[in-house]
Amino acid sequence: MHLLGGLSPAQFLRDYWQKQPLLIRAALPGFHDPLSPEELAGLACEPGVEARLILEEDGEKPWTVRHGPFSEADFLKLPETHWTLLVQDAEKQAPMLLASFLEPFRFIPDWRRDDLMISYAPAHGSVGPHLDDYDVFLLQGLGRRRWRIGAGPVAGDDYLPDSELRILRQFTPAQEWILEAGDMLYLPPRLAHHGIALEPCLTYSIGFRAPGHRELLLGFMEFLGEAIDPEARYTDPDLTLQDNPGAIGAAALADIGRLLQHYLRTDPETVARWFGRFSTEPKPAFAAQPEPEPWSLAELQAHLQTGGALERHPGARFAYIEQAEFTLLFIDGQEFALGPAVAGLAPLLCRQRIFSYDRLRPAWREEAAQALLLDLLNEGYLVIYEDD
Ligand SMILES: [Mn+2]
Repeated sequence: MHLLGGLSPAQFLRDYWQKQPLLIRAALPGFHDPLSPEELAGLACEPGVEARLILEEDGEKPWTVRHGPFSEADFLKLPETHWTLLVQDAEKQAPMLLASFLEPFRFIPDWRRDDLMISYAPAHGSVGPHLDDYDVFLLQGLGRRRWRIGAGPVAGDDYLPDSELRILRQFTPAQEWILEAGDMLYLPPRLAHHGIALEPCLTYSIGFRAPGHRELLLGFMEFLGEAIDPEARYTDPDLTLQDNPGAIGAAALADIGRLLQHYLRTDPETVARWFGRFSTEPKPAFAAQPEPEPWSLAELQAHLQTGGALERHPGARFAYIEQAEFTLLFIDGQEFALGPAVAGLAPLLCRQRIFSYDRLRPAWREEAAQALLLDLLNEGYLVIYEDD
């Protein structure tokens, strides 16, 4: 697998993932940019696109961030050098061009992936020396970029003031490389880095995510809370007289402790049912919308049998968990429990992106599978592009 410079994915995971940086020359030999700088700028002008322009200037506040969507006039007013355009979630915004771009990176589980961010910069363009909380693969496209990285993860948070970019006040580079088209740099979380465009360049950041501990616990509590009878309340028929009315007695505290333990269920099935939902919550901007005019089963069948396909909604998050009796399929925070007859659909839907009739045929024999696919289509998790 050339992507990892001769390492197998298993070797990469063992020795580099979350541990240390890796430079891979010609990770994608003969790499061709899937879009042009002009097309990227066009994306940054569309409503609902998370785009930023970062300008480096002299003076008190050397870094300025502007948020999109932008207009053509915004780009015409930019200086010749020293700026960067960043477009988040590019693979969801332009799935026709970019959805397959992430395929080689799927040796990391889908639920850990955040997005493909694409940046364009003219000469000297940079977002400053900074660190990120997440792993990233930085794949170089058009042009060359000089990357400098720090020696190890940064513990503190010594940033320049007033900066959402988290630009480091101090940065001591330990290594430096010039990346050309097809070269790639992997960085583990919190490793300081600074990339400067040597000429007009496109850089592709395959970014990951990892839930915060606080976010996990609060999310789990909310899930558990939904299952609790809202009328259930603390009771104390065994209340006994106490000396000081201001004291909270040991018996009351013990009751509360027992009550919390009763509800705090961390058995594997409960954790699976919650985490599948939690980890597939979509970014709000990409939530699927139900079909305004639902398809009938006959229409779907005719579409598939005449060569049409079903595709995953580009922003939808799919995952599955195999269990003893059911396979749990999760899409955008929704759970679908699939019995043995249709359980095979879950790994298929989660691995592939486009589903022809040939691909679906083994499952299509089951009525339950037909009903599920129709439901996913009408809920907007699967889509049909009419011009297919
Ligand atoms: Mn970064």
